[in-house]
Amino acid sequence: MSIIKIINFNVLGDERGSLVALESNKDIPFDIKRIYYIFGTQKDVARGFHAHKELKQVAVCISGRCKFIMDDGSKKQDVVMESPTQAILIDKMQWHEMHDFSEDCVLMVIASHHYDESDYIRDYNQFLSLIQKTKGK
Ligand code: T46
Repeated sequence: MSIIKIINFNVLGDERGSLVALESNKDIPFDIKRIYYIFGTQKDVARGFHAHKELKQVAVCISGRCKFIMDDGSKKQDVVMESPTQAILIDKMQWHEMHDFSEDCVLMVIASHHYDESDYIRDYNQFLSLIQKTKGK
């Protein structure tokens, strides 16, 4: 089973171009509390390298592309995101890394909570041991 969850957005379009509208609990599977975007990235500079204890996020390259590596503690998979109509769900307790940014990449992230540094797990071994503890419950 794939650990990568892709969400395809509904595209509204006419002869003037395309439009994507995202609503809480419809297109995005949670209440939206925060939106941020990442740009001005460099091809050889990767980002992420953490998991979140509670935060859920939906990430979409509204311009350009980048590669996501997702890891649930037992499986690792990657996917190239390169469409403004296709997003990846970053669930809680999923280690994620972003690599191979194109120069024109604008990565928009929609989040279920306000920013909280204490929700981050930035140490991979700590991530693995928390996953083991959850499985033991
Ligand atoms: C994630 C991936 C996909 C804030 O002050 N507020 C915010 O809302 C965010 C997202 C970040 N920050 C600060 C924290 C750091 O000092 O901005 C700085 C850069 O954040 P970070 O190094 O965590 O960036 P990434 O690209 O490694 O990770 C980001 C998100 O932080 C993270 O939640 O899942 O994008």
